[in-house]
Amino acid sequence: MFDNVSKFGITSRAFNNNICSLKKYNPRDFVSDPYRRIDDTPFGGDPGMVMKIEPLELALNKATTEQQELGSNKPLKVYLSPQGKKVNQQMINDLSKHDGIIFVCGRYEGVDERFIERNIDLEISLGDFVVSGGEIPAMMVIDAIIRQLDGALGHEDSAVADSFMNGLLDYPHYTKPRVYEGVEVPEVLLSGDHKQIEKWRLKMSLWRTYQRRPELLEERDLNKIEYGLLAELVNQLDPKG
Ligand code: 9D3
Repeated sequence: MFDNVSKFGITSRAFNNNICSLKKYNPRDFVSDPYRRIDDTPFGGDPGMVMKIEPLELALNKATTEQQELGSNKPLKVYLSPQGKKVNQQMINDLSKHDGIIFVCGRYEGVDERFIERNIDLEISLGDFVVSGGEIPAMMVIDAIIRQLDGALGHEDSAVADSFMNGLLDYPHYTKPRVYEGVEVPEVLLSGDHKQIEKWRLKMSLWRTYQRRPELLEERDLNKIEYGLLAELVNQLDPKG
């Protein structure tokens, strides 16, 4: 599964340039019993299975030792689960400052709670929807972290832009052709008037955020100019708003 980050795009370039490295450990390689069981039925009854402590802990200890050999004294141990704290860009920025992280990915109904209590520093979720395991969420977090590492992005992409995200949604983007099936690109973008273009983009960002993610506006105080622009738009387009 992890070929996705190691073989494609910005993340694969970062691995090739030795900006970061990734190792994978399969808990099934750490089971001693002849049936290679990594899961078992839950105490208390319930449908589904729970991941056993021992193979996970053996895999985690191996990963820890190998990271220490690479120079990360105390790698952060992160468990991906639907019960975790919800990830945002701020958390990604903080994680990107650690010199080593171990991501533990669960399958089935999850892992024995004692494994989490004994080993895990941080439990995180991607949001309130269900996927089948922690691997894809881990890959998303790994991708987001790598973008923040020095030298991972080319000049065209800005890690700074990602890392602040400005607290607003992005404005719309357009490219050639100028007219597609009769639909034109907004005229201001063709004007060459950079002041006006900047103002239009800020307006669009404010308007989209107001319409789609109003809660973001409460977290981010608007300055006078922004507030003025948004008030203008609300008057024009949403007089009851
Ligand atoms: C019936 C209870 N379900 C928990 C809400 C069971 C369950 C569903 C999915 C248990 C584990 C999983 C696997 N999900 C993850 O490992 C996971 C996840 C997710 O499902 N959503 C958002 N973020 C994440 S991070 C890891």
